[in-house]
Amino acid sequence: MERILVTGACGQVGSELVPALRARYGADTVIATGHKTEPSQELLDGGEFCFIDCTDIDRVADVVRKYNVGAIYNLTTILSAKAEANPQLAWTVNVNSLRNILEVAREYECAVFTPSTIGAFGLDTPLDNTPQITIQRPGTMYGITKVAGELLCDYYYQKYGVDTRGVRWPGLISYVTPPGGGTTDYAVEIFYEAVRHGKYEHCFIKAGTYLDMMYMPDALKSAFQIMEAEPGRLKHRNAYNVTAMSFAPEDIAGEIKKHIPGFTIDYRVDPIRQAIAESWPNKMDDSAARADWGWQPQYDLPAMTFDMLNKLSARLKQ
Ligand code: AKB
Repeated sequence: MERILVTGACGQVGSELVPALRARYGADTVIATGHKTEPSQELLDGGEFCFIDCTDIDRVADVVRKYNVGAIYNLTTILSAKAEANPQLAWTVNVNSLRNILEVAREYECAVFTPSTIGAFGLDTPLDNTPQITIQRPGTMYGITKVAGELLCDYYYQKYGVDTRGVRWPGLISYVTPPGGGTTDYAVEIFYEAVRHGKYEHCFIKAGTYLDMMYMPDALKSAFQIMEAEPGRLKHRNAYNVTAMSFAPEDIAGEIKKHIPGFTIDYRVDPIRQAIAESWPNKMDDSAARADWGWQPQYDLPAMTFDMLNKLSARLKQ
């Protein structure tokens, strides 16, 4: 039986992707892996887990060989704000790990899913209706590593026939594991503060700053859909734009207020994350993903807010 390997499984996406993959393809099929973060009990109870450092190619190859891996979901990444604080580490983790994974995938004939991001765009890019193919000159190390990743994945597909696939995710909103070190994370933090304190005092992104966003169930759906898509339909393969909603901090605050009437938002803008946010799309054009493999998000801002508040409140009460 060919198995699925997930790297970065203890992170914001991995902690939800792994259970979803296990539910979809069988618990024994999925090998969750992490580097330093301790896995949750759910990850450990649900199936196989092991530690790997993806910058160590021999270790990646050992695990792929040992478990007869046929597909790798590569979630190992350092997010934008953290990457700006330590650009050297960001390059090592984001690019060298991916290069190792692609090399191992070439040798053992694995498919590879690697998410890119809105961070792969920059100030020279049209920020409204950002096209699928456009100028990509990001000014952040995170963005540079993501553009390099998109190109590396294309290269391994074209040169070696590795079945690489990917999407450009927007900011992801979720309640299981909080994200760490991102620019769009204010849109997650706001929910924790709303549920715990009924107010969000230090929004680090300015009012009026629009960014693409997506609720985690839709992000998981996009990964499944592109990995299951008939190969002939994938005109772009790596890094399809996908989005679900676009909003500014005051919009999400207004939506939360409908459920928590006294909710208030105040700002303490972080200049580094604000500059990053201003260099990212306000709203991407994801029509290529819709046309080529049927991408269709389920959650808009009101539906996501309603579900997030319910699920997060229940979780924080446990
Ligand atoms: C970040 O803010 O760094 C990430 C992303 C949009 O890629 N959430």
